[in-house]
Amino acid sequence: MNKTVFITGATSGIGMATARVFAKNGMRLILCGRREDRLKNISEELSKITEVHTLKFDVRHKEEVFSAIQSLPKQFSEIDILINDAGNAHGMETIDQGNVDDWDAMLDINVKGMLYVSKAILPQMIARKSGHIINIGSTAGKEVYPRGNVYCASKYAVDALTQGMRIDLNGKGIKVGAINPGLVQTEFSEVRFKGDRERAEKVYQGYVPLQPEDIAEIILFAVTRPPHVNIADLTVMCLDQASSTIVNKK
Ligand code: NDP
Ligand code: 8X3
Repeated sequence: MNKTVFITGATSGIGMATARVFAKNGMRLILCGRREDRLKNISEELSKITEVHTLKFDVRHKEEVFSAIQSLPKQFSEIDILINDAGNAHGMETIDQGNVDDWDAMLDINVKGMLYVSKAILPQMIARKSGHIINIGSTAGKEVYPRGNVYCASKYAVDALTQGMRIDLNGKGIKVGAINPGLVQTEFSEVRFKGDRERAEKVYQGYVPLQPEDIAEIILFAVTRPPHVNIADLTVMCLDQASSTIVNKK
């Protein structure tokens, strides 16, 4: 499949697994993140099977986002598929105890960062009347859970913006959809709990959580449908998860 795919959050978890699955399927990759060593390693690994370009930027900084995307070499400059994956939760406190810097991080990264990247890439998709944007939402964007407050709000915003993008881009040849995973075993909880690995590991104990590869396969499925088919919104949970709050733990 000779497509150029731009993946934010490609240095870990769902984004990295998607990069690997896409590389195996012949996609040309632009891989993004802040951690240069991770970008170098994944680029070295996947360059053996496809063309890879890396971009190091923080999605919070709009100038960095726009200049990084403008700097793309010609063979990577026509982006067919954008995977807006970069994001995390920061903290898990009740609303009165929440840390305002954590709130800023979640809203700036998960919501505004996704907007900046999309804004920078959309004009060329519109000019070619062709493109596909997949936003990574969450079950947290479908149902609020205790202490999820601002993270859930950021993912509800992803849901609203996915709908808004699809409405505004209707008739312009661009597909827009969201994939909303439940609990996936990645570095997500380690980031949320600020490096407390023991607490992070507990989130995924007592049941079989989704793995990032499970979501990567579903993203691949979404982007390989026939031209007239757009998967608008898809929620995925592991067998033992029934909702944001109900997980069958042994
Ligand atoms: P990881 O922590 O494993 O990956 C997060 C990725 O986002 C990393 O590549 C990180 O790269 C990137 N990122 C974070 N902050 C920034 C930033 N400021 N600028 C640029 N890149 C950034 O978590 P997941 O793979 O689990 O998370 C990926 C997405 O999936 C997120 O949007 C998350 O909300 C969503 N999700 C996760 C679920 C889960 O249970 N794990 C379930 C539902 C949705 P770097 O640090 O190098 O910048
Ligand atoms: C990540 C899933 O339930 O930890 O969005 O919020 S959850």
